[in-house]
Amino acid sequence: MKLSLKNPFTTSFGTLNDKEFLIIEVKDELGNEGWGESVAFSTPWYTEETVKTNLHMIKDFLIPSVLDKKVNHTEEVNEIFRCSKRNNRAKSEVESAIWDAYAKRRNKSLAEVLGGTKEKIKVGISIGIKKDVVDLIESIRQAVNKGSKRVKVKIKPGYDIEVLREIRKYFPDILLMADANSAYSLDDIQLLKQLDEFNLMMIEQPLASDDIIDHATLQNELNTPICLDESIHSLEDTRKAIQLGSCQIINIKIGRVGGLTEAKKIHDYCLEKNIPVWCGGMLEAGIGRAHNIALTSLPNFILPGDIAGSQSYWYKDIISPEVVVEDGMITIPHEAGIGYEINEKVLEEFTVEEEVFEF
Ligand code: OSB
Ligand code: MG
Repeated sequence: MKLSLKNPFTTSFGTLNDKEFLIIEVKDELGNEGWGESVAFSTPWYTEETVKTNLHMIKDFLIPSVLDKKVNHTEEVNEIFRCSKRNNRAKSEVESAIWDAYAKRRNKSLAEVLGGTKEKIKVGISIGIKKDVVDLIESIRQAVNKGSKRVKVKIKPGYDIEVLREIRKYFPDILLMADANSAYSLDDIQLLKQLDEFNLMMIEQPLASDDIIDHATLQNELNTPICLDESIHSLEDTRKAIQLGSCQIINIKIGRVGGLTEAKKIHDYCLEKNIPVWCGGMLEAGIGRAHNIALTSLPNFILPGDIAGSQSYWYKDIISPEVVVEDGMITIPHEAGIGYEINEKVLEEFTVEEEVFEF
């Protein structure tokens, strides 16, 4: 499936105008259906996985490994998938679909079976790099007027200190954070130290995506908390990053960590260690967004996540109702499973290719 973005999204790597999606529907023997969405992109700019590698993994390894298995709890799926290395976004797509079916089988909401405790969640917005600062200030103004609980902006070398200074001139008090998507190195330490003057909630992933050592050095020099995104693929990565002092906050993305079971484990570990977490976004369509919403109902998702409403991204979403943000909050649905119906008409309209696997 392919959807066009209403607003092209620019990071330190480049601009996205649309997004290809791999969507999966699973069915248990009773006919309970579960839906999953891969968060990989068409090209490996942000992660080594792509829509095509996900399809390969899912078709040739992951589906065959679970299709004939009897599992009592979705948590076992994670174990079964251990026979394939990494490919976390592919694993997550299948695993989170099974979680949806598992919840529907019990006639409970996904949030409830995950152990969620909230009725509503606070959300923020992630604003991409704009062609000029006037555009950026206008986008922030719109988000703030709509009640967004915090604003995240993307930064990169040459588009950082001055941009943040300008933002603070107009919005001295908003909850503000910056995401560098790995655009800096320790050579930039003097520049990164200047970020302390902007009272940011955090700086997200300033250094390399495969690093936790240099982040520990940097965190020692900064007052602003570091939040890790790209560096965290598992509970083990989380434990090591926290132990080393590489960050004070963790961004949990279900796809990046291989599914909801691992996401929940990371959440529980961070709760124990007093490390706040928040739910990251990957420009999801409705299914991925619904999974993010359910996960955010867990208690240690203290900070607002990157979960804006469907209409912030897409002309038409594939779920009904679409995700709506009111005064910076999303109400967790009570309906069984992900709690949103699939809008089959829209899904069909944007579907490019389809395949069925049976046992
Ligand atoms: O780094 O959090 C990121 C989008 C694509 C890839 C990486 C990231 C992002 C975002 C957007 O920041 C979050 C969203 O609104 O879905
Ligand atoms: Mg990020």
